[in-house]
Amino acid sequence: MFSDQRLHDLNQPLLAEHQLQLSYLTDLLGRRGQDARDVVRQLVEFQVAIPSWALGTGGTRFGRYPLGGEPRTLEEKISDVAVLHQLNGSSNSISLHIPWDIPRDVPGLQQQLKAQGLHIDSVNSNTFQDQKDQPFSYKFGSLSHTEQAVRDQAVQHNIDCIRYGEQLGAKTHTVWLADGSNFPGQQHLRRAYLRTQESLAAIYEAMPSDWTMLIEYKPYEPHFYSMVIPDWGTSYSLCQSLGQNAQVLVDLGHHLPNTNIEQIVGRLLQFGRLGGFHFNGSMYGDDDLTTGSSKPFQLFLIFNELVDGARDQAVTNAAVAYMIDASHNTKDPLEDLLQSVDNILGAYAKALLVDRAALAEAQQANDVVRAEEILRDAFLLDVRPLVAEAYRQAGGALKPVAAYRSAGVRDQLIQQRGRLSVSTGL
Ligand code: PSV
Ligand code: MN
Repeated sequence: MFSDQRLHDLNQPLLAEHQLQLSYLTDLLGRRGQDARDVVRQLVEFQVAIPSWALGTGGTRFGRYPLGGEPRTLEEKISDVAVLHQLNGSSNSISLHIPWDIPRDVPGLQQQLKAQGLHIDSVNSNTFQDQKDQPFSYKFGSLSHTEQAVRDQAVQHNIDCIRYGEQLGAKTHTVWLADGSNFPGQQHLRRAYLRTQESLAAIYEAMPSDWTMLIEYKPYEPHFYSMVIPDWGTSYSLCQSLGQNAQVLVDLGHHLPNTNIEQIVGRLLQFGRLGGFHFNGSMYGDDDLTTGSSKPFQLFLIFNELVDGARDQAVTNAAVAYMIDASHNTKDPLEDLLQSVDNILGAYAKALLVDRAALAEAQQANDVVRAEEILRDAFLLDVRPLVAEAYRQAGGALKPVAAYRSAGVRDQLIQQRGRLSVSTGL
């Protein structure tokens, strides 16, 4: 949708002001012994996957307000992600949810992905809804169900997901288990865990040896008395029992209020078990909020742990897979995703600029105020010129949301796909 020439034309009127801001910041950082170019380089490298289910309006249990032009097929979802990637150069991969996005025309999809410079990052199983032709219901659980036959069906579904993913070059299988109970006594808590462990082991066995299994935890919803995998400790213990290719996935929204998520990130890095991240606004459960929209400082502190872990030679954690996991009810999904990536890159840039040597000194000396000020200094710096420069160097737009709007992308999508097109997903 955006040719190089088009992006160049969109950037042209903004360039002079951008250069001015960038050179001021570069000089300022240089005086402090920091290299702006190096930060920009790391921002250009940073990629965050887009889930196939985040490209349409999600709605809530109470209503859905489709905005038109939503992608109707996997091919159209991929082309929406291509638009994002053209604009920000930071979204080069897609996560698929099966069965919402079963790949039908594999060679065609491979060709499309290649042409648009994208790849499939992860496949996600779905045993939180019954499909119309499945023999057994998941009403009372899937991988943890009391009946072996139901567990077998759920295991097989996960294996099918992996097989679909293999066809498209994915290397990660994500399991979020919706199993749990709503009433005290409904489920034997320890046995439900053991049955889940056994089911996961069967899936792990079937996974190619160069794949990673990500196990996502969530404290509530759809069940409100107990979830079988409610917290990082449970995910971690399951990963340990499975093997080195099982890793914990942290979804920012899957924590009880005031949970110190950055500490969880630090712990998992220390144990070498942080495998993946789902970004969202982190207000409640699966919120529809733009990443970093309401708690930017928390997002920065999380990145601070990630950067600190990456720079510590004692930390041997493998590369972390980043993804945005939000559905959209109020905003245009594509604008929301561009804003999320922008906030993520901003938080990352600030974390890269933390004066780590000074922070370590202040911590060692128990100088609380100094330590906090060092973090505040980095957090309060306006790093938008660095993020914009990363977009520009990646061949994108200096201001992705503005470019999206001035090019009239949504109107074009409505013209192509209709006002009533509805995307598969939640
Ligand atoms: C579940 O709450 C979750 O965060 C999981 O990642 C799902 O796969 C996703 O939302 C989409 O429903
Ligand atoms: Mn998630």
